[in-house]
Amino acid sequence: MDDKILAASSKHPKPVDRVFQYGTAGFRMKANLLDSVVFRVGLVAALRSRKLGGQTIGIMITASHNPPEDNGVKLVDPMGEMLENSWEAYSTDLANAKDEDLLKVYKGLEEKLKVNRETPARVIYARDTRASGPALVRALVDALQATGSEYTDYKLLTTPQLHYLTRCTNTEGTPQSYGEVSEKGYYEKLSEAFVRAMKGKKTVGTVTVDCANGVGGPKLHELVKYLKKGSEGGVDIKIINDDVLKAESLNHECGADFVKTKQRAPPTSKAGNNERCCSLDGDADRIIYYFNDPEHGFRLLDGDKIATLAASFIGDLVREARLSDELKIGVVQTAYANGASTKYVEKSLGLPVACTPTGVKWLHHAATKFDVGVYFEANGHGTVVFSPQALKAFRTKDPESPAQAAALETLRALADLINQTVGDALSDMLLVETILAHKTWTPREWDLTYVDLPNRLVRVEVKNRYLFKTTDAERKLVEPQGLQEQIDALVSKVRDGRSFARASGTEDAVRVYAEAATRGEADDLASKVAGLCRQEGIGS
Ligand code: G16
Repeated sequence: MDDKILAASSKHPKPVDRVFQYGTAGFRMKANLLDSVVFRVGLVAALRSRKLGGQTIGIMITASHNPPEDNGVKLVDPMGEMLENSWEAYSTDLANAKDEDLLKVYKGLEEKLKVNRETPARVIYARDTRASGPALVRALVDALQATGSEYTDYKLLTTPQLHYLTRCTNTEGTPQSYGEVSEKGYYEKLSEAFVRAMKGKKTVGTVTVDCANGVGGPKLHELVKYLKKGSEGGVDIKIINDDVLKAESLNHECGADFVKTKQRAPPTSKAGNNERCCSLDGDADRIIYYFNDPEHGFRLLDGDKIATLAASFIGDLVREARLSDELKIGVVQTAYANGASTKYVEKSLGLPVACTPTGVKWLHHAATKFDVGVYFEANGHGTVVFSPQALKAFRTKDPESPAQAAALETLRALADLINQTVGDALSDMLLVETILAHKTWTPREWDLTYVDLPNRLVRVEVKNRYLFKTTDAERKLVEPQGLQEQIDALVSKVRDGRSFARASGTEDAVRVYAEAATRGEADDLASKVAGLCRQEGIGS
């Protein structure tokens, strides 16, 4: 195997002066820099699978919301979760090893982690629609062959589909079986659960879905074939921005990130007033809803609003099912959550809120501390996870009334409808459609549940983003020294002011968030804090 790894790695040399880091969502950068990184991620996957006794590891090649010329790669653990934290560091070490040291570092990890070479290694992988994907897959396959790994190429998938398949593969034939190990199995599971969750309910009107010209487009077209239209248990979906042939159109003036950061609908959307609209991102793991209010214009229903909608609905069902005493429900957010949403969850819904750093792995982990853990980043990345106790209670609780029986049935359906492995735009969309149908709410009624504090997100380009170090779930900077005090001074002058700055884990930039009582104050605060960061970033 050593000779094979050496020979294969010589085809994928590391760019000499580059330093790589496994970030918020794996490795991300310009695609032309990724060849050696993807090769080495293949090596990590082989090690990880062997370390876990031959369980299957997933690899997704995508740069999600980033521009078309970028790409990225991330590893998926056997139950469909993000890669365990300590292994991010091993991945970073391998990615940064000099070509001549690569084998030594690989064998060092094998020894340190007590990995047995005789154990089989199993990997599945997929990619999004980027033009750079196929070449990167070839680099990956070289690593998998050199390490003697068994592998399956699932070709084009959304990121959450790959997470789903990873879990299905590892649980197949066990009592924890998560579903049929195929893309078709995914559509069948979602569509069947949707029909059960919608029993006796109807969606009203059309939902316009912007697919960011990414892999979500063809996959949503596929899912639609399994869903009924309009009538009971169906939904009328109008798909836009589903052009995956024009590479440069990916995430361009469309998609969840565009809508959230620009706070406006994609120009291609022709939806009428008060019509439900949503946008996926490039790999369909995020979703944002919005609509046009004839009086107030564009209204955003972001990840916070989806989280509060889900928490209130599931909270009510748990109460109707008489399970409130047994099951702990909570919401997990990041520093980007609008202050008004946090207040609404705590005060109006009476539920606890946990705050974690950005990155689904942190939120997911915190959510598993609850029996029903609702987690969403404000950017629309999130899901709901149910504990084994919750799933058992949904199955075994004896209903004493038809209302209780119906609540239990809906909860069981939701547990199948909601992707338990990771945020999934397609599954989340069906969840939102289900809830709105049950509540007979228009998007306007949903929007009125609480009023967001005006907020602004600014992207600041700096020379070295790694100089910006944070603490307290990214809400405070510890470095550069003195900067936090200056931010605090600005915030203290603003009503309901809050602001923070953090280094992005997916782009070469620092992100600044600010909110305040008025639009003017929020914009002003964001631009002043961004100015401070820009100043610190110059020359650093
Ligand atoms: C990724 C992560 C998200 C994160 C986003 C932005 O999303 O999975 O958890 O919120 O990047 O991260 P950052 O601010 O660190 O750049 P995606 O949809 O691009 O995979």
